[in-house]
Formats: sequence, structure tokens, C-alpha cells
Amino acid sequence: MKKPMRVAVTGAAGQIGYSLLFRIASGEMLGKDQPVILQLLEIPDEKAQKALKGVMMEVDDCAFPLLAGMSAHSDANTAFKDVDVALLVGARPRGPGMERKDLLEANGAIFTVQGRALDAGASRNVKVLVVGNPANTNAYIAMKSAPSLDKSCFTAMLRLDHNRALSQLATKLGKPVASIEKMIVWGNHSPTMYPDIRFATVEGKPAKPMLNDDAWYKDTYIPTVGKRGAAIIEARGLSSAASAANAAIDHVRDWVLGSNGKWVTMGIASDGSYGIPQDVMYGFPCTTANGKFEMVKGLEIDDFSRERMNKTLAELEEERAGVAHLLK
Ligand code: NAX
Repeated sequence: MKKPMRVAVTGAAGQIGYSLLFRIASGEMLGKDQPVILQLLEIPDEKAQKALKGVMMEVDDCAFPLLAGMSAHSDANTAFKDVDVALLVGARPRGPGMERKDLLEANGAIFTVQGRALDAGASRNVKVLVVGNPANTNAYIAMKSAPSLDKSCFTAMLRLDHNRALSQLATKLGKPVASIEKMIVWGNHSPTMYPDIRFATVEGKPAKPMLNDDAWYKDTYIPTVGKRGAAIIEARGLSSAASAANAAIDHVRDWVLGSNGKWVTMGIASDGSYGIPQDVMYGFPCTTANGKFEMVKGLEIDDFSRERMNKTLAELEEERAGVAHLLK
């Protein structure tokens, strides 16, 4: 029997948490032979803690053979103690009348504290995935608040955007999702993201000539992928939850167990490649193996792509400037 891995989930009583915990405990994220211990963080609020207890009762009732332990927390320091994986899902949603600046401020307060707690107590190889929005900037704040951890411990979730991009293209071409490879979503998890199909292949052949419809690609596909989150809210009355949890599982599973050469999109700290300034948390194409990710480098950037990549970068730089005072 393998040694259990400790997995922290924040916002565990929320919508995404409700779709996520069961799949982690069933082995879908870390492997069907990997026992897990869940360390669940919620705000101290009585209602949230009670809701968390209820979710934990349901997890118990599944009698998952791989679940080696589970605990509830209201303090990030105890929740992140010795964790191997941390899924930072809980965040402050935008309230009525709240401006973008206020939202950044409120989340800055959460992610500085959580970054410091990871720095103090998590495994030195912890894999952190930030899902809570604004995900890229929250991941950046956490990373900057954890100076003793390597930058490569921190990632932001663009996998839902990546999966949406795959699914929309597969539907248009009438091909199975699994036949598409080398998809990329550059930049921020926001409507400015840039789904780039220039390198994508379908059944091993280039996707762009197969699509042969640049107008659809630019005027329909890119905005559809970028605004898919809003379309889900409009249809469901609630934001994406099961698909977001699914993407989180995909992201961490590939990071831990490897992508077998396939490209996946991860929000990672830039090393300066592709003209993206160092440390900006930006969606890049990556491959993963042996518990590490590696950026796919050397791809040609044409004028259209450069313009799109700069637009999403400008938004991230503005967010970064907006939280700089929190990181002094
Ligand atoms: P919910 O509002 O259902 O749940 C969030 C939970 O987090 C609540 O139970 C709340 O009490 C808790 N929470 C808030 N602050 C916390 C803190 N400091 N520590 C611990 N827990 C805290 O939201 P849900 O639908 O689950 O979404 C969670 C986050 O994911 C939101 O920020 C949302 O915007 C973001 N999303 C990110 C996506 C991505 O692709 N990166 C897609 C889906 C989703 O919209």
C-alpha cells in the first residue's frame, strides 16, 4: 500500500468542492492505487463550517477505500500542514457594487495568508492549483507570498478553458475530442484568453486547413470559448461547477501522473519566454512528466497571435499592478 498523499481543498463546502471531493477520494485525481487524506478549509463562519460537516458526512457515506483520513479546518496553517497537493478553490466572489479593485483587494487578503501558510507548512514539493478567481493573479499572489517554495509549485487553472476549446473544435469538425492534440490557451482565465489552434492536430493532421474557416475561428470560436463561463451562468443561473472540478482533476492528474507527451494548458509563472515578462502567471502550453511540467518552447508567434497574447497580458499586468502594494 502506498503512503497516503495529503490533499488540501479550500472552499470545500462550495459548488466546485461538492463536485471535486468525491472524485479525489475515489482515486480519479492521483491514481486508483493512491490513498489520500483530505484536509478541508472553509471560512470560520458557522454556516460554512456546518455545510462542510454535511459534505464530509456524504464523503464518509461513500466508504471510499482510498480515503485514509479527512479533517475540517478554518485556519490555513492547519489545513496546509504537510500537504502534497493544494487546490485553492475558495475565493471572494464579486458582490453587488464591488469594483474590480475591491475584488482584487479582498482576494489579495486571502491569497497572501494562504501563500504564507503553504510556505510555512506544506511539503517542499507541494503542487498548488489556484481555481478561485481571479485565478491567475491569485496564484501570483500566493507564489509571491511563499518565498521558500519553488515557483514551479504554483499554477493557475486554465484547463477548463483548454477543455472548452477542445470541445468546441471537436463539435465543429465532427471529430472525437480525443483525436485533437496540441491545443493552446494563452494568457488569463478571463474573456481575453486566446485559444490558439495553429498547432492543433486532428487525428495527427493539422486542424486549421481542415477547418478552413478563418472567419468562424476569429469571430465565433475565440469569443465562444472566452465567454463560455458567462454563457453557463446565463443558462444555469449558477457558475460552472462540475466542469470546473473536472478540469481541476485533469490538471492535477496530468501534473502528478504525466501527460504522456500531450500538450496541456497550465497557468504558470513565465520565465520570460514568448515575450511574457518573468513571473506573470500566464496560460502556456506544457507537457508533464515525473511530477514536473515543462513549457513547450520555440513556437512561432504570428502578428494576430502577438496581438491577442499582448491583450490578455495587458490585463494580467494591470491586475498585478493592482496587488503590488499587498506584496511589499
Ligand atoms: P462557491 O461560492 O459555491 O464556493 C466557494 C466557497 O469558498 C464557499 O463555501 C466559501 O465559504 C469558501 N471560501 C471563501 N473564502 C474562503 C477562504 N478564504 N478560505 C476557505 N474557503 C473560502 O463558489 P464555486 O462555484 O465553488 O467557485 C469557487 C471559485 O472558483 C470562484 O472564485 C469562481 O469564480 C472560481 N471559478 C474558477 C474557474 C476557473 O476556470 N479557474 C471556473 C469555475 C469558477 O467560476
